[in-house]
Amino acid sequence: MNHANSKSLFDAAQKVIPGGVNSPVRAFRSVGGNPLFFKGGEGAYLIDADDNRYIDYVGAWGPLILGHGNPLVVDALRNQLEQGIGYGASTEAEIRLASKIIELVPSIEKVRLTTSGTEATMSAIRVARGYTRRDEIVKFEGCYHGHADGLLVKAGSGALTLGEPDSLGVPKAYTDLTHVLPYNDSEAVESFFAKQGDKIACIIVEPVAGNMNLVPPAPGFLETLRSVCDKHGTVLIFDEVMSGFRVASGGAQAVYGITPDMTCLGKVIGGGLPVGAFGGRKEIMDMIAPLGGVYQAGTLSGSPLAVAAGICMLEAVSQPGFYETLGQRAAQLMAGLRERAATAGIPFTTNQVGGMFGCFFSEEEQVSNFAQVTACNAERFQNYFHAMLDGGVYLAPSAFEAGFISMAHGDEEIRITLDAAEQAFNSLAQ
Ligand code: KE4
Repeated sequence: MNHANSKSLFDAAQKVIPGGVNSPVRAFRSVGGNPLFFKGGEGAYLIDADDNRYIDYVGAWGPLILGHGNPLVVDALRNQLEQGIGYGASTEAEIRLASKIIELVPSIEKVRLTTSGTEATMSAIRVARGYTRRDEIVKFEGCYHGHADGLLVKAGSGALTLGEPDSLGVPKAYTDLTHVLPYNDSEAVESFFAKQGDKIACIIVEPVAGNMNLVPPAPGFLETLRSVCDKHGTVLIFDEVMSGFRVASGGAQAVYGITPDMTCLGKVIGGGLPVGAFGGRKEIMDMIAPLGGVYQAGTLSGSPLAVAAGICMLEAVSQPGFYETLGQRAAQLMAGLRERAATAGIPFTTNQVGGMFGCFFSEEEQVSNFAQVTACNAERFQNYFHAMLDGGVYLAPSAFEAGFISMAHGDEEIRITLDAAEQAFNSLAQ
């Protein structure tokens, strides 16, 4: 495939944008080679700057669950555009979107819109701190909740769970308030909370982890989080920015039957426009300005264009059978990939929850924690990524990212993908 235009665009971009990208994962650093620049999308397909077409399993990192350029979403945006782009004031549509979110996610009694997932999680943690009057928080290794300072931490050394800054510019004073525990390790959670649970304002967790590739919660893990939070008066925050409306219409909390105190959302609820949201129990959410003493704000929060797209998306995903169909297509793809890898003799396994999936070059039967993810064969993934690209399939350019299927991916797209995978696995086996 010719990528000359992407290459020259990347050269130009690096002169004016740090690293040539507006978000690091786009730079192909963990797969090697130059990043692709895209100019269009149609349904399940992306078109790059050299007019190459790819079946897209990134979907703008989750939002495009209806596929690229869905006519319903485009019409909703066009209608809104003709009325206005933004007012910096409230609109009736914000009530409709908030009401739809509350209808689909019953644990949310009130919700506030933001313009990114980072803002949603950062704000939810501030509210939890304001509500409990406590400062310390717990997150899990391998989970990503956006780039707010106190969340850019990596696991501390050994038994010390205190986070260490995972980025320059993050003061240690911030990360000293963040404890990092191993994901899916209920024992570690229980022993930590037995010692210092009464100091913890909140746990923030991806109920289905999608930022260490895809790792579902182990049986009993989410139940343990709910139980220690109840026992110690800690707020349980489910970061469903990725899993919300991706794994089920009520998110991961509907799949696993655990009710958080607060939920963060994003991606699908904006249909590709900048949206985040955080919501939860009324008594917690009423802590937020202008009602309560926890300040939170945003110039573009509730943007009419993003809200118009969001209402359209939630109406589409709440149709009967939507997630059954999406999940069946993802399962069909995963089974086909495992079968072709086995035929080629390549150790390979997958995880899947609803419309999101994870592929691992691992000897493990199932990958279920961060250590197993980091033990995967990174070089094989890199070669697989590029072989699939040559086969017209665009995967997330990182072994630590989940994959996303849309309703625009049909039998033909799955067939093409599996044919490309067969070639790719065979080339790895040589
Ligand atoms: P944003 O600020 O990027 O909108 O959302 C942050 C965020 C919060 N919580 C979860 C569970 C998330 O997955 C994200 C963002 N996800 C990444 C994909 N792994 C966004 C892609 C990127 O960083 O470019």
